[in-house]
Amino acid sequence: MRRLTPDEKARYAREGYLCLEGWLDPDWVDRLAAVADAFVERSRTLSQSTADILLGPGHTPEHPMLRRIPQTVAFHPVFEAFGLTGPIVDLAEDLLGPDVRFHHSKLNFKSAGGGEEIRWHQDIQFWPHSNYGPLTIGVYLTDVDDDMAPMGVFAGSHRGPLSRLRDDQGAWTGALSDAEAARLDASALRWLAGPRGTVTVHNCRVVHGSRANLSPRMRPLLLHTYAPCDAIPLTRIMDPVKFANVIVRGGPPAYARFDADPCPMPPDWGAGEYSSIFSVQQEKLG
Ligand SMILES: O=C(O)CCC(=O)C(=O)O
Repeated sequence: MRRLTPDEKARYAREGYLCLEGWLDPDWVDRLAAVADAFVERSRTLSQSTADILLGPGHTPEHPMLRRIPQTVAFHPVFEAFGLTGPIVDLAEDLLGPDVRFHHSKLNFKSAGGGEEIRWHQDIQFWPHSNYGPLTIGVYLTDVDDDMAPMGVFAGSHRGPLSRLRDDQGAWTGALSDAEAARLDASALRWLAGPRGTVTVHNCRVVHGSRANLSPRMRPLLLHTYAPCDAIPLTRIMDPVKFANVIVRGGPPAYARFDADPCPMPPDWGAGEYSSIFSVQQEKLG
């Protein structure tokens, strides 16, 4: 098992994120990228989104505009093997272990020439747990430079306040309000660009997002969320999803661990009703 250095672990605890350049071996990146390409090819035959391919505005067979493959592990055996047993599970265990639960996965494409902005937000309010251990590991399936809308994070923001991700009337927006965003420390913003195979890790409280991709190159970012098993999910959103909440390392927790800092709750989406941050943010804010 490949381990993080003590310095990297200390950095994750301090800053709430890591960017590990070229961490994933090329063989895995090739396999994942080939599967992602096959989804893009299939999208050319679609005029509307399906369960496994969410299309963005302006999609045509000639210029596919994919927002996301939601729940990748449920939709292809290579994604399943990667998310449930691949090398990033070692990484999750190293940071969260010994007992680790898989929560969900997705592939955000950020298509060339218009892949949409994701406004600043924190993740945990979308899927609250009893503590703030959950984290998300991202893998860039192509080289990503600063023009291709890399993910941006605010270093240390996991130690800051939790936004309600609602507007002044209390309606869910899935994003920090303009006033909250204006209070962010601009000097802490880091854009996580890197070569193919670069791996990002961000804690569920870290403020993050990304710009629209106006470059001529697609920016596929494969994301997996894992939780320490003592972080208990507080909503049913992932309940119907295949493999959601399966234990991938260790075993069930002897105790639930509760953080004293209360977590703002999302609307009651029921089980499996929520589709994607893109649609929520675009509908409410676009
Ligand atoms: O794809 C990105 O750039 C960011 C992804 C993200 O913030 C999310 O899906 O929560």
